[in-house]
Amino acid sequence: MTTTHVRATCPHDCPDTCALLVTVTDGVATEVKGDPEHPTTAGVLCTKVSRYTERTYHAERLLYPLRRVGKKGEGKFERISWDEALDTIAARLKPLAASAPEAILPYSYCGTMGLVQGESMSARFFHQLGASLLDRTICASAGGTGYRYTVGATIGTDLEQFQNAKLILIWGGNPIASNLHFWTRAQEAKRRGATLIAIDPYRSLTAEKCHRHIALLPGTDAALALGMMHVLIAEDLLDHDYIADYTLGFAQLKERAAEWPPERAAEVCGIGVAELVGLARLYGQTSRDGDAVAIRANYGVQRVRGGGMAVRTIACLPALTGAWRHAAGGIQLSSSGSFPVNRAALQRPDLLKAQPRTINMTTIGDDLLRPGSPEFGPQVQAVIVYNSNPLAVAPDSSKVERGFAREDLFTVVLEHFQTDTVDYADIVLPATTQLEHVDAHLAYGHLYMMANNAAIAPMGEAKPNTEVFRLLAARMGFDDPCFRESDDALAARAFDASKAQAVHFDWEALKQKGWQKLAMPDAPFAQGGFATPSGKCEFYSAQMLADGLDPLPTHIAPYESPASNPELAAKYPLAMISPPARNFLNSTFVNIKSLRAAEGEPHLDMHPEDGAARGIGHGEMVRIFNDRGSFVAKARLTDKARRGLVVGLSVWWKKLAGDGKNANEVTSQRLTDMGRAPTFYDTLVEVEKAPA
Ligand SMILES: Nc1nc2c(c(=O)[nH]1)N[C@H]1C(S)=C(S)[C@@H](COP(=O)(O)OP(=O)(O)OC[C@H]3O[C@@H](n4cnc5c(=O)[nH]c(N)nc54)[C@H](O)[C@@H]3O)O[C@H]1N2
Ligand SMILES: Nc1nc2c(c(=O)[nH]1)N[C@H]1C(S)=C(S)[C@@H](COP(=O)(O)OP(=O)(O)OC[C@H]3O[C@@H](n4cnc5c(=O)[nH]c(N)nc54)[C@H](O)[C@@H]3O)O[C@H]1N2
Ligand SMILES: [Mo]
Repeated sequence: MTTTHVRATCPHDCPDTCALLVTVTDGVATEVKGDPEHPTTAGVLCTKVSRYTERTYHAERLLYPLRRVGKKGEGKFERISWDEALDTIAARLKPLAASAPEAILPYSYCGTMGLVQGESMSARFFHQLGASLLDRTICASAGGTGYRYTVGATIGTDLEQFQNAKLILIWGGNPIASNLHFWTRAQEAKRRGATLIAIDPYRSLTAEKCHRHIALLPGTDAALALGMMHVLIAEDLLDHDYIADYTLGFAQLKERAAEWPPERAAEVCGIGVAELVGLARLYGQTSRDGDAVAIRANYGVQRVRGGGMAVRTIACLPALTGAWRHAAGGIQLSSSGSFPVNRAALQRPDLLKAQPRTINMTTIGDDLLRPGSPEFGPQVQAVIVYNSNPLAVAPDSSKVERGFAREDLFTVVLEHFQTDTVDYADIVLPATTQLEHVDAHLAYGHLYMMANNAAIAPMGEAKPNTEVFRLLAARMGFDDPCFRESDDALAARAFDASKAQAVHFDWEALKQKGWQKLAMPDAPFAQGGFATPSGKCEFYSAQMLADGLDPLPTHIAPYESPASNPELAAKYPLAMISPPARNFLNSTFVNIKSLRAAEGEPHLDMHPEDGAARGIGHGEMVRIFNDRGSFVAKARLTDKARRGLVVGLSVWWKKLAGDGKNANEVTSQRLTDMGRAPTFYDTLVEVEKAPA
């Protein structure tokens, strides 16, 4: 018996990107643990990933290529050989490549965050083909855009500093579920005397454990931040030197903030005036006392019409009070901009012969249903899906379903399991999991470059995404040597070692060690140095003006809310949000029995008074609906949801829910103010007892 411990990396779409140690005995992975030496993982994994072997060796893993034999959506398949699968795909793609390559669409997101199994060989393949480009907007592009206008790059407070803060605002995040290793630091800060404040319409697991919980209405975060600015300015809780040296546009910001007295802001947010003023004073006074004040801004803020502007507005706060002077102060939205990823070397955009059109992944429902036209270009005729489950995760799901059900659409899905999307595939290709392939990773919540070694051989006939696209490239006759590069050669290109942050990058060494911290200053903006055009924190952004946006922080009301759309609210009075469930990772892990059992079944949390007004009792089945569709869930009457708000933790596989539907039946394809992102949490619904 031989036992080894393989250094690996959690591939999931989560800020924590944990360092893993995989125990392998005689070729079988028996345990996955957090690396105790990795400073942010610190030997701790979430429940989901500590069960990773359950997922890899799951009896329902896809192990062979399949061809559809039933109707689209029915999920009936028969086994075929790799040769037959690849020949079939090449035969369908070749005529399209010759006549209208933009009719081919890759659809992928972050099933794996790996730089190699994500977009490397696949991107090269689609670039060479001239396929439509995919705008990968479904998660972070609104906030990322807003943050970049203000700060210049997605660089912020280092996770490893948060325990030293005296005040932490957890703004639109539920880290106990979705950013566990940040929560560890926040708790340590609490033990050292820090105050934690959650800003969230819902009393999430995290909000429950904070000292204060500001339960504002969804989509009103910019109004809250503007009200805070008003108080900070009126009460002179400012760092005038920091403002003078390192910011742009304070005079204009001051005028704007003057329009937002606490009474107005509190009314828009649906909170108390004293609550708002108290928050602003604590925020300003803690800095004034010389202590570190940090904001952890997350995704909850971004999934509404004004999501980009909300993040942009919040990101102005630390520059007003000089919170950036402390290593443990400032704001973290994402750390991804710290990594010098060598995207061009991995993805080879230079292989493009012309500039193809771009299709937004968020509007896949409409775009699959759109006929060809001069404005749109050719109708989409082939979709190749990998690292994503659009049938479950994309908004306005009934349209997504109708699109994928098109008989004339040729669909290929690379997957581990028979997801909702796989049910619509013509050809299914079995993919390897993280234990079976090599990859290099950045993180969006910490500052370590990470390596993933393959711990075991591929299961069945599964292949890494890269290998599938290498084989397809050969079948298509692509002869550029870049289509023969190995996964290790790709990983060796992941980071640009000529950049100061990544001077230590050496793939062979990283594979051995597992991880390596970037060389970043402790307090990135203590002396300014913002990555904006002016080099300052831009309260006023000329770039925003050029892009057709308000150059100053402002509040943009949701598309769907009682205040902004009373007509719609008369029909559909309840605001619905559908944030991640603790035991799922988007729609990944929903099919793992022990994790699904922990979530039970789809629930809808609603305030007892909203339940009573509709004759709905605790534990009763309800139908949640609007003009776009409906789904069924079990009502939990709880004051965790403020009045007027309903919460359906997500993202369920549709076919594992009683009615074959999930929360995305009612979400819309409307886009955010910037970043062309989805508005999942900008949704009005009505709820009624489910018909028996
Ligand atoms: N366990 C688990 N972890 C995950 C994921 C998962 O599915 N499960 N998903 C991963 C991914 S892809 C992402 S993007 C992140 C997302 O994780 P987070 O950044 O935590 O974001 P969300 O879970 O979308 O929302 C967090 C909180 O925002 C609140 N919220 C909703 N609307 C608003 C609003 O308008 N304003 C404010 N202030 N708060 C609001 C919600 O009630 C929720 O409690 O987590 C990652 N980690
Ligand atoms: N209602 C609602 N909808 C949401 C959200 C929400 O909060 N509410 N959150 C949104 C957010 S933040 C995000 S990021 C998106 C996430 O949407 P997706 O990125 O589509 O995430 P998953 O649902 O986890 O699906 C990823 C799939 O990739 C597969 N996969 C994993 N690794 C590999 C691999 O190496 N190769 C291949 N071929 N496949 C692999 C997994 O098995 C899984 O089925 O969902 C969005 N949808
Ligand atoms: Mo996400």
